[in-house]
Amino acid sequence: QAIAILDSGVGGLTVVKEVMRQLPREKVIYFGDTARTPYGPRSSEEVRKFTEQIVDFLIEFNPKMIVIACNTATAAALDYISAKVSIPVIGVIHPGARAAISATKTGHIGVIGTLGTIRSGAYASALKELSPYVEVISQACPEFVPIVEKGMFRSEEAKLVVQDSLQDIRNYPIDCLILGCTHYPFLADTIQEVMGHNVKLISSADETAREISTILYDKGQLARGVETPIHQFFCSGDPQIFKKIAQEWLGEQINLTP
Ligand code: DGN
Repeated sequence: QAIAILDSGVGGLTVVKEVMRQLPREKVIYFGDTARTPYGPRSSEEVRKFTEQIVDFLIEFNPKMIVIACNTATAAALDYISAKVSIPVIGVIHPGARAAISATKTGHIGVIGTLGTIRSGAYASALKELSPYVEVISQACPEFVPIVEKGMFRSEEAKLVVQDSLQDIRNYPIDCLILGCTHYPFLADTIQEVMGHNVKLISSADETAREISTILYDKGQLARGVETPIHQFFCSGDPQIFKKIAQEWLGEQINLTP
């Protein structure tokens, strides 16, 4: 049985990479909705509907759990999907919030994400629930996802967009910044450069992979096979660009069904 992972596009590959690193025996089935990306500017009803369609597709593979590796979809649909299916479902917001709480020393935490995620206030409430005294400053960066989906995350243009988008949040005395969108780790080097090295970047990918391992361990469902699993990738949009980005990011050839 595999772990099913979904995202609005290539962003969830940042979670896949961590799963492959931390849980190398686990098979992954991934769906990237690259035809309908970005989810960020869409209404939460629409994002919920798209997420449900993808879950209906993935559930046919009889996975052992579902990971909503998209912050926008987590904010809009995690509770809804969890109530609907009988296997464990996790999102990326709580793992990211937990990682930030353990990393911050000053209690001043920044969050960047899509319009949908920031508008939902999901990070601010998850952080405040864990620690009522933290100060949270949030900012939407709607231009990041399209750059990553075009595979342009190492370009000069990406640098200018990151500089421009982070101009305001740079002025706050935060000591860590949550990359509240699974696409943003693709831009991590540039974001780090712009924010300066005193700000620790938090990507929920590590913590999400850890949570997957805890859940599977508790259920006695960790994979035990010795052979290397063959992962399966699906995308709804252009297969060439998805394959190029995925292979560059994961550092290996992938099995893609458009
Ligand atoms: N990877 C999605 C997220 O984490 O929010 C990006 C959503 C989008 O498509 N804009």
